[in-house]
Amino acid sequence: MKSSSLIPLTIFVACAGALVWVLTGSQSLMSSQATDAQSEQPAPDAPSEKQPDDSPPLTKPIGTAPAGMVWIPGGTFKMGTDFLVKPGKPNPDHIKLDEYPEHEVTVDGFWMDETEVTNAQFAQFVKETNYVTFAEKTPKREDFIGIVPDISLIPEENLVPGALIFNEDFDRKNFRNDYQGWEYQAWKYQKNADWRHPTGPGSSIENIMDHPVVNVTYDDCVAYCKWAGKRLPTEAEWEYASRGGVDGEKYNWGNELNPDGKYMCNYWQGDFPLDRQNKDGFLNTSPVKSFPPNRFGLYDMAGNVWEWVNDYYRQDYYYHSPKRNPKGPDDWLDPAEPEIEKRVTRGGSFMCNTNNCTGYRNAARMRSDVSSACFHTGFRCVIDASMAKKTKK
Ligand SMILES: [Ca+2]
Ligand SMILES: [Ca+2]
Repeated sequence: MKSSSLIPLTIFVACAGALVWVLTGSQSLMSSQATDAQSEQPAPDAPSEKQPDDSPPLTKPIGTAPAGMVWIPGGTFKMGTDFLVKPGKPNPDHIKLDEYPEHEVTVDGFWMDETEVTNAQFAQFVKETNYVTFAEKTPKREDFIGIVPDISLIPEENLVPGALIFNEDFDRKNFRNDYQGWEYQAWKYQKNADWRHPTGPGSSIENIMDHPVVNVTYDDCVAYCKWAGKRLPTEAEWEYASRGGVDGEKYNWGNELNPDGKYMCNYWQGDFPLDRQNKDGFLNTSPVKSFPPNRFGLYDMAGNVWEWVNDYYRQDYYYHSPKRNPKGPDDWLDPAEPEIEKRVTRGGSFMCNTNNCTGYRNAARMRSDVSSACFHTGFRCVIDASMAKKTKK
């Protein structure tokens, strides 16, 4: 069911529906009910029959460590959360329905990039391949059939290369947060924003080569992985690696967001989007390794930039996923936008906050249009046992 769409602009990862908002200026979302769309889909009654595989997982490293990668020994862990979101009930951590139920998963060991892919690494890839990212290409109106309800509403001036970024000049006076999709008010489509120009013309990566690359789509990431002899992690591999061998913890360092007042990842302080503080020292991306690594030696698994994983997004996947090395559902389903092909992103970003997103939690999931390019989304790669002997880089 994978679409052949090559659209270089669409929905930013923290907000399904932003495409319609930023491309057409539609106010239609404001009339929708304030409830989370996820609550509209009934949850299945019980997890389906698990696929048994009792052989022990791969724990010993395969080959020697590739540069910049760490070995994640295989094991069994509890994926997701046991907190079931109920309408009207307190949910201080802003947990989403799709994180439930908590379920046991076993993954085999693999190598994982210790950091998000940096601008320097991506630049090397582009230098060797002349690859052009989606955000650098000009879209056609017809590319949005099936994504934007009425493509005639897309202004001609929006059919230009670009990406989604924070709108510093959003309308604070008329800001509302009482309807689904209110977050979109603080975003805009920035013409000519791309990986070399994270926030548009005038911005540059010249002095931030050690920051994560951003404004890359799923296909851009796959192309990089192929060049590097790697692949994107599965969602289960990603969460297993984030948790670092300890079940049940909210964050990859424990249960306190700022233990002893210390900032453990790059996120947004203050109420998003009106109050933008900078207590952790970084308003946008930070150099990789600016914050402590997790127990497996991985940096920025929480915060800095969202990270694409390979799995299609389905809100109900955890009710049906196999126990051993789950690779995601065969197709996607975001009840809020069922027609749009979406995959999962993980870990939150510098835009994630305590009043809405909380994407820096171990269990937090996000879904993104596969063709979205956004200034707070990047990726990292893995190498599994079957790939290890073939990898040169
Ligand atoms: Ca920050
Ligand atoms: Ca990250």
